[in-house]
Amino acid sequence: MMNQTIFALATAPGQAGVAVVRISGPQCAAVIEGMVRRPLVPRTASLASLRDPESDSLLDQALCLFFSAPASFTGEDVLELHLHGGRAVVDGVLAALSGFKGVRPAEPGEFTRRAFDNDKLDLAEVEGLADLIAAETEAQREQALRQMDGELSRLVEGWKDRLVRALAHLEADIDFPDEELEEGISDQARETLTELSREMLDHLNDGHRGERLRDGFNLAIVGPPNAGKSSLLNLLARRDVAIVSDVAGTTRDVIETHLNIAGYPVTLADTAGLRDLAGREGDGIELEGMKRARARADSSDLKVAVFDVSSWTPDAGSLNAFLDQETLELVSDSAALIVLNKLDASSHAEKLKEAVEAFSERREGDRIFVLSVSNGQGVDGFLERLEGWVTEKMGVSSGGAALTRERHRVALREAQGSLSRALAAGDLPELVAEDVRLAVRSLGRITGRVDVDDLLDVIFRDFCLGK
Ligand SMILES: Nc1nc2c(ncn2[C@@H]2O[C@H](COP(=O)(O)OP(=O)(O)OP(=O)(O)O)[C@@H](O)[C@H]2O)c(=O)[nH]1
Ligand SMILES: [Mg+2]
Repeated sequence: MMNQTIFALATAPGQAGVAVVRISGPQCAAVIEGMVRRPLVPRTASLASLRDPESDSLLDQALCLFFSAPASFTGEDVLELHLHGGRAVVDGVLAALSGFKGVRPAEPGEFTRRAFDNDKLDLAEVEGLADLIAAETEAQREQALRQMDGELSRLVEGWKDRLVRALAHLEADIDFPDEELEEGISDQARETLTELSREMLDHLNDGHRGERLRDGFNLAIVGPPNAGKSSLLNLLARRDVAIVSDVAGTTRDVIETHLNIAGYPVTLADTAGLRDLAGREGDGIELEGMKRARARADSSDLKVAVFDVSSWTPDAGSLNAFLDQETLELVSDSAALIVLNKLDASSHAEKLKEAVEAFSERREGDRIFVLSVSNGQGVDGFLERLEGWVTEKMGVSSGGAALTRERHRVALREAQGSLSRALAAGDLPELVAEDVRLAVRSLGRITGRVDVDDLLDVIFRDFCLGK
C-alpha cells in the first residue's frame, strides 16, 4: 500500500516572521499542481502565490522548496512551504492541504519515523536528532549533533563488523576443522573477542557521561539553617528564586532551578536547613523538609555544604568541632564542596583564616572556600572551581562517542556479557559462535534494525509535531 501523504507545521505555533509547513509523500505533486500551480525545480527556492484549490482565493506569497524522492529528509517527495508566520495564513494553508485526497495531518514524529523507515537515519541518529531539538546548552548541542551525525552508530557498526568477521572465521573452523589446529577456536578469533570485550567495557565504564549530559548534572546545596544556602542559590541563579530571611528554617521544601554552568545543564537544588530538633517541639513540616534535604543530598552528583562562620571565635576551638556535624558527615566524600559563608560578618577574620587552614589540612583544601555571599568576597574562586568540577565530570570531548540513553547501555552490557561467555566457552566453537551471534544482535538494537519494534513507538513519541 502506498504511504499516505502527511503534512504539519514544522515551526513553533504562534505569530512569527516565517512559518514552515512540511508535506511528505507521493501527493506532493498534486499539492504543487493544486496550490502552487507552477512547476518547481527540486532544491531550488521559488516564490509563488499559493491558492486554495477549491475557492481559488489567495492564501499567501510563499517560498516553495521541493525535494524529490529519495533525496529528502524522509526519503519521500517533500514539499516545504515557507509562509508568512501569521495564524490565519497557516490555518488557511493547513485547511487547504486537508482537502487533498490521500493527504492528512502528520502524527508527532511521523516525518522522522519515515526517515527511519526509509533508511535515512538509524535509531541512534534519530535519538540524536531528538536530543538536538531538546538541547538547551552548548555541550548538549555538541553531543546531540555528533550522535545525529552517526558517531555512536559508527562505533557500534564498527564493533559489529569485527564480530561478524570473527564469526566467519569461527564458522570456517567449525565447518572445516584445520587438522593442524588443536581443539577450540583460533588464537586470532580469541584475540579479536578479547579486544572487543575490553573496548565495550571501557565504554560501559564511562561514568554515564552521555546520559548525564542529556539529563543534566544534579547539585544540592545543604547545611544548617541560616547559613546562607538560599542566598547562594539566588547568587548562582542570578535571580530571586528562593526566599531569604534571618529566620532559621525559612526553606522547607526542595527548591530547584536550572542553570547553565560552563555550557553544561545543571539542576541546582536548595534544601531545608539541617538541625537537631531533639528536645524541642517537633515541627512536622520542618522534619519532612530535612528528610527531603538528606534524600536530595544522597541522590545528587555534587553537594555544596554551606556553613555560617561569622560567629566563630578563637575560643570556639577548631572549625571541625564548631561546624554542624551532620552536614560535615554528609559531605565527607569527595563529591562535595564546602562553603564557609559570612566572612564579612566575622570579627576574627585573621584568626579565622588560620582555623580554615588547619581545617583544610584535615580535608582536601581545594574543596573549601571562605567567602561572603553578601559582599561577593571570595565568590569568584568558588565559581571557578564549580565550573571546573562540572566540566571535569561532564567533559564530552574525552572518549569519543557517548552512550546517551539507558537502552544503549543495556544493549551494550548484553553484548559484552555474550562476549565474556563466548570467551569462557573457548573450547567449544559452536557455543562461542552462538554467543557471538547474540552479541551482534544486541549491538544491532542500538542502531535499531532488529528487535526494536516495541521501542519505536516510545522513541518517536518523544518528538514534537512536525518533526
Ligand atoms: N552577613 C552576611 N549575611 C548573610 C550572608 N549570606 C546570607 N546572609 C544572611 O543570612 C540569613 C539567612 O540566609 P538564607 O539564605 O535564608 O539562609 P538558609 O541557609 O537558606 O536558611 P534556611 O532556609 O533557614 O535553612 C539572611 O538574613 C541572609 O541575608 C553573608 O555572606 N553575610
Ligand atoms: Mg533557605
